[in-house]
Parts: sequence; C-alpha cells; structure tokens
Amino acid sequence: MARRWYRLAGLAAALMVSSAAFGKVPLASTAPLAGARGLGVHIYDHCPYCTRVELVLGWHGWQPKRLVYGYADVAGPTALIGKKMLPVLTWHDSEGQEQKMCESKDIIEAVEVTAESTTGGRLIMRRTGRKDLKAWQTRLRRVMHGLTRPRLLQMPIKDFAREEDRKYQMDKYTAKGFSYERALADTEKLVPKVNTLLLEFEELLRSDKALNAFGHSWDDLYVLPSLRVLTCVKALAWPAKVRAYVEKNHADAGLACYFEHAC
Ligand SMILES: N[C@@H](CCC(=O)N[C@@H](CS)C(=O)NCC(=O)O)C(=O)O
Repeated sequence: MARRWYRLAGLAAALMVSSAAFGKVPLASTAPLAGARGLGVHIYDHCPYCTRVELVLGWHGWQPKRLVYGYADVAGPTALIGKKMLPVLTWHDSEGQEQKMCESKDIIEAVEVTAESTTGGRLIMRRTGRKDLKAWQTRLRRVMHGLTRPRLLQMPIKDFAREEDRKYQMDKYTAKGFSYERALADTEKLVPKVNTLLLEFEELLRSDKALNAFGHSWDDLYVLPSLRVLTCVKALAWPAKVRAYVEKNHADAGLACYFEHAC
C-alpha cells in the first residue's frame, strides 16, 4: 500500500512540477503532507538537492527530524527507496501509514502544495529563465569544484566523518578525472576567479533576500546551495550583500553554513 501510494504521489508531483515548468495551472491540488506526523528529512549535509529541500521546509517553518548519512553508507539510503540517493522525505500520514518521497523537486512541490491549502501560501515562484543568471551559474560550475571538493571533506559533517566516507567521495570524482592534488595546487588561481564571480553576483541580486524583486523563486533554489557549499573556502572574499543573502536565507531556514569551519 505504502509503495503504491509512493508511486502515485511521485506521479502526481511530477505532473505538477512539469506543468508548472510549462507555465500551466498544476493538474492536481491535493495536499500530500496535510496531517503528516513524524516528518523526517534524510540528507547529506553537503548535497545541493538536499539543501534546496531543507531551505523550503525551513522557510515554511517546518522542522522535520534531520537524518544525515555517511557518504559511503549504501544500506541506509537504499533501505528507504531502493537506491543510494538522497534527499528522501518520510512521514506518517493521517491514517498512520508510513510514506516516503524522493526527488527534491517533488518534495518541494509537495511542501508548497500542502502549504497552499493549509497554512496560506506558496513561497517559491517559478524559475525566471534569466540569461544573466544562467551564464553566471555556468561560469561558477567550471571553477568552484576545485575549491570545494577537497575542503568539504574537512567539514565537521556526518557525510565525511569516516575515512570510508571521504574515500567514497574521492573515488567518485577521481574516476571522472578530477585530481585533488591539482585542485589544491590551483587554489591561488581559482580563488580570484570565484571572487570575481561573487562580486558579479552582487549585481544579479534584485533584493536583499532574493534574486528577484518579487521574492523567492527557483532561481534562488538553484543558486543558494552552491553558495552554501562555497562557504567552506576560507580564502574567498564575500561582498557584504552576497554574504548577507547567503547567511539570512540559511538562518531563516535554521540551516548552518560552513563559514566558521572554512579552510
Ligand atoms: N534528482 C535527484 C538528485 C539527487 C542526487 O543526485 N543526490 C545525490 C547527492 S547530491 C546522491 O544521492 N548521490 C549518491 C551518490 O553519489 O552516491 C533530486 O533532485 O533529488
């Protein structure tokens, strides 16, 4: 029963998400999380998909139990949804049945739809498709990983607490041609590039709290998790407005950044 509901919920959410993406009115308007008890959000602390889910849950004032997994733990996530992939949201519905949902977009849509019909409203507008933002993100992606991958391993998070967790991350990216040694040696080349991007980002912000004047949108959900990950890099110079945007949005969601542990 739980499995069947889980598949149906996934389908309904997928329909809503895809119709939202094409600018249509969502096909379904049920509130999948109304009456939910014992909400749990299963995550890796450093994972951008997990962060976007935690941001939306937190902005809505929901405080699910936070279950963080070691990156090499295959059994934990697999026991939830049959594969090693997070985030996953778990809860008991109004009939006491255990429910699970994966896919960050589906989880966020479920939270938004539920908030719309229970607590008064959605918080996240659709992605705008701003070209300036897309170009900025593409340039950031090219340079950020050399700074963040080696340093995330040093953060005091459960993801990388054990040697096997750190090895899992290193094996994963080394197999794709990433060199940790070269990345660290390139620090002095990469830092000015990211600093320039952070300065440029200041110009992209159209309000203190959001990328667009109308408020939060998927634009923010794509960018904030990358900026949070960058907070583990000590040598970066954060323009005050950008740092405030990052700190305020994460603080509002009750989510810590890595500034104090940056290395
Ligand atoms: N489409 C999924 C993607 C989730 C995803 O890729 N999660 C990564 C963590 S950032 C994961 O679980 N990776 C497992 C692994 O690398 O072993 C979503 O949006 O939720």
